[in-house]
Order: sequence, then C-alpha cells, then structure tokens
Amino acid sequence: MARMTEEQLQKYRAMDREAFEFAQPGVSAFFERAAAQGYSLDTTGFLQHPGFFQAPHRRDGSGADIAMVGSPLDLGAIGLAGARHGPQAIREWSRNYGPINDTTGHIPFDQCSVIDYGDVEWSATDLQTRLEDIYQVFLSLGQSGCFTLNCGGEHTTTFGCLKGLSEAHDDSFGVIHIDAHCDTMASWGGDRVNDGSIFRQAVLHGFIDPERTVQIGIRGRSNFLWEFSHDSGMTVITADEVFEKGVAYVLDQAREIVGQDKAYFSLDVDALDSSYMMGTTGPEPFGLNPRQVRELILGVRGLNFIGADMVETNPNRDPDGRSGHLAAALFFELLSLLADCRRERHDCQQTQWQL
Ligand SMILES: [Mn+2]
Repeated sequence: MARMTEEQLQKYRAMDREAFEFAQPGVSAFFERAAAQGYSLDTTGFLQHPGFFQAPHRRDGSGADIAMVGSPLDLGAIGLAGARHGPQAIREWSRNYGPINDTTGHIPFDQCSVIDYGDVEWSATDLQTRLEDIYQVFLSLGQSGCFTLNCGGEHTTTFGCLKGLSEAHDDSFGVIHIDAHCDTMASWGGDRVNDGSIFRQAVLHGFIDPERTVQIGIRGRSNFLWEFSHDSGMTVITADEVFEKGVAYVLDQAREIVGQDKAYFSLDVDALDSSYMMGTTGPEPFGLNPRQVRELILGVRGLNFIGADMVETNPNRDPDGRSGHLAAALFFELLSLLADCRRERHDCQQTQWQL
C-alpha cells in the first residue's frame, strides 16, 4: 500500500465544508433563521432559549400552533415519588434532540409555530387544586386554538389536560394510550383520580370515548385491576401481542378503532421495558423496546390528533440519565407527530424566537 495521491486528496478536500453549510437548502435555511434568533447550534453550553428542544418561551397560546407544557406533579402517584422533576429533566435532555426528525426529515419548528409555555403554576399544595390548575391552562390553550404537548409529571396530569381540551373542543376524544398499565382502576378508599385510574375517570367524565380508545403495551402485576377497560369497550393490546403479532398489526387495529374524529395520544414511559426505563414511577419488565414505541408513534400519522402527552419520567430513579435521555427522544417524536398532524388540517406559521 502507498499513501493516497495528491489527486485523490484534492478530491476529498473539495468536499470539505464548514460545520453548518448543509447540502439540503431547507436545513441550511432553518439553521440560518433560527441561529439569528438565538437558537444555539452548539447545545453543550448556555442556551438563550432553554425550553424543550430550545423552543421559544411564551406564556400565551394565541398565534401558536403547538404549545409544550410541563406539569411537575406527582401527588397522584400510587408508586414512587419524583415525577414532578420530569419536565425540567426532559428540557435538559432535550438538548440532545431535534430540530430534524431523522425518519421523516421534517423540522417541526419550520412546519409550525411551536412554544414552550413553561410549567403549570400551582395555586395550592393539594392534588385536587393542582388538577384544576392544569385544567385551566389546557382549557385556555385549547380555546386559543393550539395543539398541546404535555410533559409530566405522573399520569394524573393527563386528567387535567383531557378535562381542559375536552371542554375547549366540546368533544370526547379517541385515544392511543401506550402504557404497561390500563390505568382504569376503581376508586380506592373513596379516592377517585390518581395515576392508576385516570382513563376510567376520563370516560366517566365524558372526556374520552372508550370505544375509540386503544391501550397498547399492557402487562404485569396489576392486570387484575383493569376490568373497566374490557367492560367499557376499550381495545387492550398486551405487550406480548405486540411482539407476537407485530407493530404493523397493532397499527392497523389502532387506526381503524380511533378513526378520523379528534384524538389524543398518551405515552406512559413505563410501556418501555424496565431494562430501558427504570427512571419511572412504576417500572415493569417484559415490555416494549424503544424502536417499537417509536414505530407506534410514527405509524399513527394521518389520525386527527389535537394533543399528546408523555408522563411518568422520574429523574429520582434515573441516576445515570439513561431513562431521561430516551424519554426526551420520544418526546421529540411526539412533537413531530403533532406537527405533521397540525400541518395536515391547519394553516401553520413558522416558529419565531423573537417577536
Ligand atoms: Mn403505567
């Protein structure tokens, strides 16, 4: 073997570019526009916009297409405390993700006007008041016409989101619910709304339609608690069935059952196997793997989602950050899903970091 010739070296040197001179014009245009408004290309240091994926912080949904909101709540958790630290951890891990979806090639910030609303502000310390606080925020965002992406917090936060959105849209939504648990348990000592009961309560309050609800990834020690799912006509697809029948089969079922009326997407990260996801309130073994969950999110495009959430990330149980890292990647998949859905049915604006 000999060294490369000068001619060969010239060929490769002609391909050398500056770090952010991208071949795709759309990508270059995005970085040029966003960087001029304070979006950092190097995400390791100080960020001018420290929101989810560096979205601009704005406390008002009017004019926005998608508002991401943190709900730092764990008072409704039956399991381990700590999910209240989820939103801030996901913001931090979100530095590693976006702005381009590597499967679709889409840039949510170019497709839509995306904001980070910040976290729901609490007006008292008790669960009922805090659920009302979440409800008020999502009612107001829903009334302003934007889609919402909630970051929990545990699954009780979804109750506040669905209550607000259901009232704003005057609708009972279909649901894609990915979770180890159906969360349809009965009241416990008179306590009705907690992170193990919210989908029963969402039906009983008229926020969701059980016959257009699909629960995917179900397994484990609490299976005996979910009779309401079966009685009310929800479709329950276990984690074993996902492995045995495949994601394509599950997606066919899910798309048909949810249909084209308005729908909501709820991802409890404990749907993922506990070997990937120990940083959660109720870890469960024998669960889904990260690629299956990503395929499920990618595969429901075309449905009429108006909101989504990701819940139960628990940084207190995630000492090496591997759960938060994965959760942030899935949160970006959910943002991408909502951006694609928004574009399909609405006129959208690009994200502006500075008004
Ligand atoms: Mn769960």
